[in-house]
Amino acid sequence: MSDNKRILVTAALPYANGPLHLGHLAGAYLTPDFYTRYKRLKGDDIVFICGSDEHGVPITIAAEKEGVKPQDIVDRFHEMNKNVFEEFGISFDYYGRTSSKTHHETAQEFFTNLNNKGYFKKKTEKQLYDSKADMFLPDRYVKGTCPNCSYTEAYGDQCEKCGTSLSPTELIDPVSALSGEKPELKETEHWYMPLGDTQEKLEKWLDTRKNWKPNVMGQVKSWLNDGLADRAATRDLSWGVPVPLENAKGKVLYVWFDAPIGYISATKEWAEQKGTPEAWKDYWQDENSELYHFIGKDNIVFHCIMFPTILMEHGGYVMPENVPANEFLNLEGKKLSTSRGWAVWLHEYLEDFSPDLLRYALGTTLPESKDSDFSWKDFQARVNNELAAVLGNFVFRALSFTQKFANGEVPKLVDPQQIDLDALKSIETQKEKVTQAIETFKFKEAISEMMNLARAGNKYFTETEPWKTRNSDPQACANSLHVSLQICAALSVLMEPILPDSMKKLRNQLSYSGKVSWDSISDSMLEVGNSIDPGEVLFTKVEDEEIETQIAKLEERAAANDPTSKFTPLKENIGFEDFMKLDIRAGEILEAEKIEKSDKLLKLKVDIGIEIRTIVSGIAKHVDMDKIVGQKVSVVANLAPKKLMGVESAGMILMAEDTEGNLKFVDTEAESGSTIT
Ligand code: B3M
Ligand code: ZN
Repeated sequence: MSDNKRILVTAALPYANGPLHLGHLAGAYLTPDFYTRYKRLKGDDIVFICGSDEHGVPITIAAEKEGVKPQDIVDRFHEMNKNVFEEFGISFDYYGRTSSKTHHETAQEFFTNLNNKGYFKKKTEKQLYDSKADMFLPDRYVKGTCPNCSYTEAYGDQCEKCGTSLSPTELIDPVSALSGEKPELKETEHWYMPLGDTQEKLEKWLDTRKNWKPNVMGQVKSWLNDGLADRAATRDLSWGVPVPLENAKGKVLYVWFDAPIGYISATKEWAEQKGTPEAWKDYWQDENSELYHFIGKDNIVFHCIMFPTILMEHGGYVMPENVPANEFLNLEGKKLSTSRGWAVWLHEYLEDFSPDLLRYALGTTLPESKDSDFSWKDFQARVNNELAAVLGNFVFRALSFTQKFANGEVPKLVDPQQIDLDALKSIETQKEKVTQAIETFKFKEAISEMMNLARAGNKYFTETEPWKTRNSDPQACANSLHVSLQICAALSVLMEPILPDSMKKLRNQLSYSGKVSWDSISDSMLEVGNSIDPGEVLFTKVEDEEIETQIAKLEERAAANDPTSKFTPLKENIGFEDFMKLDIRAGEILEAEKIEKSDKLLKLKVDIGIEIRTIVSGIAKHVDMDKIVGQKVSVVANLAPKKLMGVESAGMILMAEDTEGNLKFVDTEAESGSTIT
């Protein structure tokens, strides 16, 4: 137990290269939020830190794809992700970002500190280099044919079609994703962490760790058994924290070297913002503080081996007390994949349902010790059969009955029977079970024990039949209501970590004005005479159609993003105004001739109703020259004129293209000059 200790909780810093989905929430954010909210209720001194991981190749790839700067990408997704977390009630004390000045300085200080101690090993090696783009290519920047399945668009680290892990040199016919050139091998120098040298020290420390989850310790042990290899702490990239050395131009810290240090930088900024700039030290440099990293299983090696080694070698910092990592969440029985569109985006979820429903549904299906599965049907069942039918129903029965038959006030408990006393006692029993479960990071169990209190309440209400005793034995009826209302009040705090919005609503309905703290959970939270106002029901049922809509959405998106599909993925949405800028007209081809020295281009005369245009179009290989005159077409009429092979082209003929590159006219029956909207 961690009473009177300071606690620092961190949640993995998500890459600011895209929106967040269900897997993120279930993997690394819900559990630390449950934990932190619980600890706050217990009155512990706890700080909850997170932020955006704004470095690394995923960011540059995203920028590349959109043709914008990495800074634009991280600015956009930092804001977006920060807001979504807030809407889901993930109660960070501070949400930082690794592009901040504090972070660059902190990460550089760590590198310099280790470098001055002679910790790093310098190595010269050969890496793929794009001479046209003048840069070394990270794995993801190399594309080629998969040696396993012959997919031609495989990346240097993985084939997205068959899932095989690859290294860039395994690709057949590798090309640079930047320039399309064939990359060459070139020498470069890097700073390596010789993790093997400090393995024994690390193992000794790991031996002192208690109560680590078997799935986490198991993975760590397996890394250690294989023997730790050197790991590069630097990279040849332009985006990242510059290596703070004269002779390291064009090099940045490896993202996994700097990102965990982001927890420290963010804590510094939190302290700064509070007006107590030194306060971060209480959590990072005082041995009376406990550090907990909540992460997903793909981050275990970095948080249990690499970062602890960095902290240990630097010295003066607390080491992680525990790393309660989760496994993966699957979606409808399949692996989540953002590139394949197999994901539920959190911002989209919020358009249809309230945050508490997902907090609960995911909380009951957490991949705590093995991978688990989220399905919309299960979501519906959790909401309907548990939140609505058990918790919501119990609360509604107790409150509305009190309103109708007891003047809307908490009645007196007089001469309670065994059944009443037992029900009251279940509050303490369940509180104890929940406490135990949360303290050992068993959140699914905690939630089920919370719900068991609502179940007990429901059962008690049914068994004591206040609707009958109302006439036959008014005091028994009053006792039923008194006990039921006390259970409602206990639930409103007990379930606060999972259902913050709904439990706040419930406390309002109960006019509970006492302390909202773990200590306050008892069998006498409400005073006799306290007024009760049922208001709206806490949870409404999710209908079948709502679920079908969600499943259809998921399947449509997956079909559109299937890399083996013959159609290219859908582009991002644009605004109506963007579309209205296009002037598309019906037209007819009057003349066509091949352009000399080009096997692709045709020079066309096209009647667009208002005038006759000359348009150069790269369709020579796709059309039948004998049939082209008289062909009705769709023309983008307001495309800025452009010279092609010496001919000025004024407009563009719309063509439909499949993934094999075959082009077909977008035919129209409309009179030439008609606008197409
Ligand atoms: N940015 C990787 C991930 O999202 C990562 C975590 C950093 S935690 C310091 O899986
Ligand atoms: Zn493949």
